[in-house]
Amino acid sequence: AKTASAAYQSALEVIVAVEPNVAGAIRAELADQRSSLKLIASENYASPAVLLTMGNWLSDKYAEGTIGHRFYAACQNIDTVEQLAADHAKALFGAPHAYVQPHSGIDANLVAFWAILAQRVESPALAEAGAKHVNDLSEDDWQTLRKALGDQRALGMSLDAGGHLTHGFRPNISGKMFHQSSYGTNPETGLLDYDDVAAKAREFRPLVLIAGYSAYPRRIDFAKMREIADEVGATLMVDMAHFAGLVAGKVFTGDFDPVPHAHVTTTTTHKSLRGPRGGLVLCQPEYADAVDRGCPMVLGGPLGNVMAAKAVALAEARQPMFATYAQNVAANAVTLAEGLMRRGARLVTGGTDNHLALIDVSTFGLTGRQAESALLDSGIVTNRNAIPRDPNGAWYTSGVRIGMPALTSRGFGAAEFDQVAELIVDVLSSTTPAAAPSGGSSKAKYVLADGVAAKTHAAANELLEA
Ligand code: DSN
Repeated sequence: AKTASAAYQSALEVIVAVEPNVAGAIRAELADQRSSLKLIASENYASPAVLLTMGNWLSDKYAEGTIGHRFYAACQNIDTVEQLAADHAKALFGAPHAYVQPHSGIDANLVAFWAILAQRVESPALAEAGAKHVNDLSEDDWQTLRKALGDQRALGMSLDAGGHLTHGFRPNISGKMFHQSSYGTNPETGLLDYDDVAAKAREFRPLVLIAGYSAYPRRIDFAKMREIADEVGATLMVDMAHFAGLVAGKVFTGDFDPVPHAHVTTTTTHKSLRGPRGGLVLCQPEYADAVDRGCPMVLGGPLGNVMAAKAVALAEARQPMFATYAQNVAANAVTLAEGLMRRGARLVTGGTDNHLALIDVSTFGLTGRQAESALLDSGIVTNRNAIPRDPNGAWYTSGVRIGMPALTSRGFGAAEFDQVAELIVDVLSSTTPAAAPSGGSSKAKYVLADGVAAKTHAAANELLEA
């Protein structure tokens, strides 16, 4: 820790000499993160080794292409780090193939979608036309193929059930690539209803069945999802960005481990997996060639420094300590969820069995926006999130999402998370909606009872310093 701290200090001194405002923002970010309870479900604290691996000369190199087949000279060191990251990913997740170039989760999903389209639609069309490459097609055949590529269907979890924008929704490019339909959750239980997914799949006949979420607090049975995909001839794509750490740490095994069941699995590397900001794709052998065409299909040149940091993070995740961490994340989620419910909060699905929980804050008379702001005033960083059939829509929402990966990295256990539950309920029950000035929305205005923010901040700092 001493060596890492000296390395950060030296780096900051170098930055101060050029643009002190940037050094100031870095220092301020550290101070903010140290003095608040970070409960955003998609965030974490990467290790010093991961952070320090990102600032070096690997960043300066262009390396479009794949390992050993680059469009630039002198890529031997990028080859080394990309191979290390891919090997660690394959070993960690038991995947036949790994592609570690995606710069983010969106990019990983784009690589996956285009690989599936290439494998399922483009390759058969090329074979039928007797061509090896799209450039060999006649103009007529190319127009027919373009139409076929644009005429495919994707079925994923609805946004208000916890699905993700990149799973075929209109504001994202995936919604413009595919005709999209979605499955939701059971209105009574809030749980994924596999019979309903199967019925929708039979009716919609998707090319791609997508599983994965960013705000669903339960695990998914991927063996069942694969059965459904097989029945309708769909490719099963799982986006495990949120719970990759639980897969890596063997909390999700058997039917709940997506990697052996999905044809293609995507993830970010910076959430529960605790690596650098980025993405990767795992796949079955028949999709490997198409996945490796991610750059230049949809990606710019790979970031050598970030692939190196992925290798370091994945090496960390292969250590027994990471399995303990992942188990703690899941146990802490249960503690927090039970602590909240015991104190009167309502959770979507009535609990959790992953790394996150979703509080329905309407029972406190609040919108998600009001709750998020009052919590932030009190040193508790969360994000508002729609709940199923949310009357307040995606901007104001009726929910607050909370996640355990970051504070578990800070060493929080059951006792600390129970206190966090108390602080959250205390803030929410001390907050009331307020009238908006004319023209403004009352869904954003609130009053937090005097003294609660300061008292909660102090209690948060005590927990963080313990
Ligand atoms: N933005 C991420 C999250 O917070 O879940 C997903 O992309």
